[in-house]
Amino acid sequence: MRKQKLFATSLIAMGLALGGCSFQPDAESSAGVEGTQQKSAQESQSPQAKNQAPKQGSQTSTKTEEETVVRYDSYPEYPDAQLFIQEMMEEGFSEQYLTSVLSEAKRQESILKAISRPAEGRLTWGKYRKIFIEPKRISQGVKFWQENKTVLERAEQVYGVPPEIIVAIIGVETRYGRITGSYRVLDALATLGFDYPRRSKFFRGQLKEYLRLVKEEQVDVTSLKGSYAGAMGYGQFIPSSYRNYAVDFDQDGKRDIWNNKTDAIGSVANYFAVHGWKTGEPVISAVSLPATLKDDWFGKGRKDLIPKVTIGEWQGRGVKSKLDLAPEGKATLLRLEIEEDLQYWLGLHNFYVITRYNHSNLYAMAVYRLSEEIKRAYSTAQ
Ligand SMILES: [Ca+2]
Repeated sequence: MRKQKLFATSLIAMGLALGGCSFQPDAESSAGVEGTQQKSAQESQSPQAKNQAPKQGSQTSTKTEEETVVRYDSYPEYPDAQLFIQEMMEEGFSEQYLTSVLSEAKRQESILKAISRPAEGRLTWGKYRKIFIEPKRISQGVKFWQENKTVLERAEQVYGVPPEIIVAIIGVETRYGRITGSYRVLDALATLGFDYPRRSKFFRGQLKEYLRLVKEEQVDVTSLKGSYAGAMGYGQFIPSSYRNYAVDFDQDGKRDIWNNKTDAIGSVANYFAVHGWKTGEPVISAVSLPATLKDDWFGKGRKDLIPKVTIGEWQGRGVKSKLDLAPEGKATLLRLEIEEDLQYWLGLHNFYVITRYNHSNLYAMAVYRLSEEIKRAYSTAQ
């Protein structure tokens, strides 16, 4: 019984933490973080595979809710692949190379299954937090901090991001590098770029970024592994994030976010710095509330993650911050469900910055709460 429950929990975690989601344009279809990659790879036939229509020549049609997806035996046969090849040839890649790379890419049914299983939309904060804020992840975080103390301190000096936030991100994304994904990045990005119409444009863009990355870094295009959404390494960077934000923090000439903890830590810190982390500022604030709350005070979509209402305006509505904050600062009002209860907080600028890593309030709250727990346990252990 207990075993079953644990398995279910890790499946949920997979759908949740969107690795590198940072980079995920929308949270609902997040990449799996945390082990789930392996789990989904082991899963048997996907619904898509079961629903396949009989073969017609070399193509297969699959009816989905959205549209008919035509599948070919290999990726160079896809009409979109021809355009992809043309565009990459304009950047100097050879047609022969591009065709051979796309021929090498293999569709992964388990990825299509995993990405169409939204987890965040279903989970309450009460359930979500149990997955990420638990004793083992906290104690492993303390150990990771102790082992990388000097590097974390240097990252704080250089980028202004505190150790507990960096540690918590890496803890949520990959359990401190233990579960970084077992799909070939090439397969993941080709599968989603050509066989997942809802997000294909985004993932074909990431496939382009991936080809630029392997060229620049001089690595074998088939060698890199990642999550089912192509997120890689300790902090689960998708290719565009790697190219834009990864840093060579140990200055050995390589930005190695896969095996080098120093580079991984520096890269996460740099990501936060570039996205506007404000050193020393709070992340959330407790509030006192008016008798009535209006529904439109609470955001629903991704655009609503951006704070637009000032602390002063919230105060005018009767939503008073318990922290002493400048009235011109902006905040979102968060409503989190825990069993029968609702919790309210003001999400401040730095809370918003955490959502740049993964576009979800639950994710940001999990990272923040985990960071606080790790910090407390780390201080106690000193
Ligand atoms: Ca390096």
